[in-house]
Order: sequence, then structure tokens, then C-alpha cells
Amino acid sequence: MKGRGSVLDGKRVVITGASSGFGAAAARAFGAAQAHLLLGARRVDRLAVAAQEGLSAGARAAAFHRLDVTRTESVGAFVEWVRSQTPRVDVLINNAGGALGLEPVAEGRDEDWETMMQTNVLGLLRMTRAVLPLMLPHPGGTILNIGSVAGHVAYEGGAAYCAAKAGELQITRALRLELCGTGLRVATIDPGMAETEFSMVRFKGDADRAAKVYEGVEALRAEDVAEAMVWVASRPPHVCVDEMLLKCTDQAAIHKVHRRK
Ligand code: NDP
Ligand code: 8X3
Repeated sequence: MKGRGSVLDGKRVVITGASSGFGAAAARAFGAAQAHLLLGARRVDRLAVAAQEGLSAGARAAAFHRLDVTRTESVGAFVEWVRSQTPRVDVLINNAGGALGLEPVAEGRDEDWETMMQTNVLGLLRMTRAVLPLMLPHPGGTILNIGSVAGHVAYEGGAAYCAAKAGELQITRALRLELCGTGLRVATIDPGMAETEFSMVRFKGDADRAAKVYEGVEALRAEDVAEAMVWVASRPPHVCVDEMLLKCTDQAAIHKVHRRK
């Protein structure tokens, strides 16, 4: 995929949540495939780093703009900025999201539930609606959503996050049906446990608790997921990888994780 002849050479790739984890790794991976990167997230200082890393990896161009997917106005301003950079988008990666808290429903907090729905579900809908006019005239593009194993299987303390990622999965499926015949493909990559800032965010900065999630496990790395994103987006236009479940070898199921002593 890297170097001359990449099918992603010069393709316009919008990545949400590009300031850390999977999104930042995707900026490097699509950069190595010589794409033109358009990056969004709330932490613009981190976006600047991701853009620079994408350029160092080989991106044709890399630019960034503040984006808060929980706000329609912010999504609108972001997509206006995208339009000012390019008349077309070839790949949209709806990656922004995450979990907050691991309390059972009986102790859940409204703010956490609302934020999870706003980012993982409504943010995905808003971004897709806003970017579609830049994609529909160009068959062969890809909308790639980042779901989770949590969208397939529930776990204790995960009710709202699992519901949000199940929502992501059903939105992906509905979009796949709606866009059939347009030449646009819609895919979801649904990873299991991956060591990023995900658990630090979920546990609100409690580094010890976050580290325990990955103790003794060789979890997925952000690069593993980014590589899968590039693979999905670089299939021939007649091929759509509808749904991909990606887990580390140590995680056979949500509750079945092998931990070394
Ligand atoms: P990170 O916490 O490292 O990255 C999350 C990204 O989402 C950040 O760039 C963050 O940017 C962005 N983001 C969060 N809220 C918003 C918002 N309101 N507007 C715009 N951007 C936002 O975690 P991951 O890389 O692991 O997570 C990426 C995606 O993968 C998420 O959707 C997550 O649910 C999913 N996932 C993660 C797994 C894991 O185990 N790590 C497994 C399966 C799925 P900023 O804060 O700068 O806005
Ligand atoms: C992240 C994976 O298992 O922590 O989506 O929910 S999990």
C-alpha cells in the first residue's frame, strides 16, 4: 500500500478523532499511502502533530481544523472548511468517539450517557450527512465507521457504550442500504480491546485503572486498526468489506481474555 502506485494516492481522506489513538494512527497510515489528509478533533495542538506525522509518512497534503462532533454548528463549520480545501471527499472515517464510565445502570450519570450518545451515534450521523454531498458525485468512495465488539455483545457497566456502538452498527447497515447504487461503499471496523487513550478517557484520567485493563494482555495497537482501515479503503471499487471484527489474539470474547502473570 505504501509508496508509488498506492490506490489512495491523492485521495481526500477525512478522519474524525485524529488527535489520538486510532485516528492519529490512521493519519500516519493513510499518509504512507500518499493520501491527502483532512483531520478533525477538539484538541488542535494534537491535530497539528498528527498532520505533521502524516506528512512525514508520505501524505500528499495534510491539514486540520477543530471539530466537535457533538455540535451540529461545529460539524457544519468543519465541513465548510473541508469544502474550502477540496471539492471532493473520497474517504470519510467516522472514528471520533469513546466511552465514559463503567458504572452499572443503577449508578449511571446522565452526562456520561449523553456524551456517549452524542459522540458515537449523533456525531456519526451529523458528520455523514454533512460530508455526503462531497462524496455522492464521486462513485468509488468509502464511508468507514469505527464501531466496537461492544456493539455486538453487552457487558456489565457497558450499557450506554454498548448501546451507542450497537447504534453505530445499525446506522452503518442502514447507510449501506440507502447508498446502494450510488457507488459509495459503507463499512464498519469493530475492534476489541486496543491500547490507546480510550481507557484513560473512560476512567477520567485514572491512569492506574486504565493500565489494569491491558495488564498481561497483548492488546491491539492503534496501528493494527489503522492498517485495517487502509486495507478496507483501498479495495477495488466493486468490493465492500461490510463489517470487520478485529480482536487481539488474547481476546477470544468480551469476557474471555488471556492474561499473562
Ligand atoms: P482515543 O481516546 O485515543 O481517541 C478518541 C478520539 O476521539 C480522540 O481523537 C478525540 O479527540 C476524539 N473525540 C472524542 N470526542 C470528540 C468530539 N466530541 N468531537 C470530535 N472528536 C472527538 O481512543 P481510540 O482511538 O481508542 O478511539 C477511537 C474510536 O475507536 C472510538 O470511537 C472508540 O469508541 C472506538 N473503539 C476503541 C477501542 C479501544 O479499545 N481503544 C475498541 C473499539 C472501538 P479530542 O478529544 O481531541 O476531541
Ligand atoms: C472498546 C472495547 O471492550 O472496552 O470499544 O468496550 S471495550
